[in-house]
Amino acid sequence: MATSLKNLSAYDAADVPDASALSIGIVVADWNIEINNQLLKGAVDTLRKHGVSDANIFISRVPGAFELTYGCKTLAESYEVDAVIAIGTVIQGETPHFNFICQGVTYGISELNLSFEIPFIFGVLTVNSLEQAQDRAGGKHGNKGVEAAVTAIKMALLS
Ligand code: DLZ
Repeated sequence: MATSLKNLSAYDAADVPDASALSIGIVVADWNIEINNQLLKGAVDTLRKHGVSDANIFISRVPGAFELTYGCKTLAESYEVDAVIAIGTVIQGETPHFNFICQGVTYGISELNLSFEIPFIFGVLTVNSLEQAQDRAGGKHGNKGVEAAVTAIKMALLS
């Protein structure tokens, strides 16, 4: 499970390259939408902070985490983006399908990384409770959306 030691919003801004030339796609799941909107805000704020313009941030929504793979694929095929971030939250306490959904989206996003020439970033919380999700969506463990955005910039500019 997500680390209890690392703050997901903590990073060295000096280590992040200028992102003003980048276009970034973000696909957000509707399940656990309040948590996901916090993750989305963390991601967008971070992209803006490092120079990505609003015109170059493409956001689409899908029903649940299981649909993130197809949503990311469709977005990558529809827009000229340099990276795509998948945002979702799967909470074990609320779903007997937890392992299936987690495995499905993890495998799907991994496959996209091998199939396309751009990186796909895993901004998905897989947690035991709503409280753990809140802790990682702007709470005491930071915001996974911030971590995902920093990762997207670094991976898009990987040389
Ligand atoms: C069905 C379902 C359940 C039970 N739990 C979650 C969840 O915690 N997080 C999430 O993003 N999606 C969940 N879903 C919906 C599935 O991801 C998917 O949308 C449906 O199974 C339809 O394919």
